[in-house]
Amino acid sequence: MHSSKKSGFSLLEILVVIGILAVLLAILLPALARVGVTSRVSVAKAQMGTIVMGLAKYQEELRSYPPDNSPTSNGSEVIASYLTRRISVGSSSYGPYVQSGTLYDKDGNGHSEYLTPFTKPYYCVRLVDQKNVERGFLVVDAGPDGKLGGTLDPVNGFVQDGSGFDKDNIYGPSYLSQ
Ligand SMILES: [Ca+2]
Ligand SMILES: [Ca+2]
Repeated sequence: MHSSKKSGFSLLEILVVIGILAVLLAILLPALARVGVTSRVSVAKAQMGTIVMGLAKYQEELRSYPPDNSPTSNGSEVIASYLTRRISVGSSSYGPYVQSGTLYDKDGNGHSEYLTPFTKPYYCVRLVDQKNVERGFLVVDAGPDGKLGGTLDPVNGFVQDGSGFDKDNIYGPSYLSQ
């Protein structure tokens, strides 16, 4: 008697396999997304360390820190302009203090930016004491959400605004909250 059994997979078998794959993907994708964020946070911390070391060297050689970010120049432009280029002062030249990496003019204002690993701008402020004497330089990576969740003040450093957006922020290691 001729067998009616077909070779290969039946539609039901294929549907079962697709169903299993869909369940596996649903389980794995959020975990993979978390791994992506976690590894970028590690990269962000390493990049912050490089920037702070660069700033320390800059301050040592030029006896001052770069300017703060401003409404017209974000922190990433300050870093790109002062740490990733060779700077001439009189007959001497200094730097670069940070290997340039990828510089990109994200906001299109004609000035390159040294972006965070989350492709967001850095924030920075030159810290001074009550007598306006320079005492450090604070750089903040606003984290995966790109939101600072506060303000940067030359005397008080980072001041939370209560929004909670600061929870994922990454601060330069030289920053001491007080
Ligand atoms: Ca720009
Ligand atoms: Ca944040």
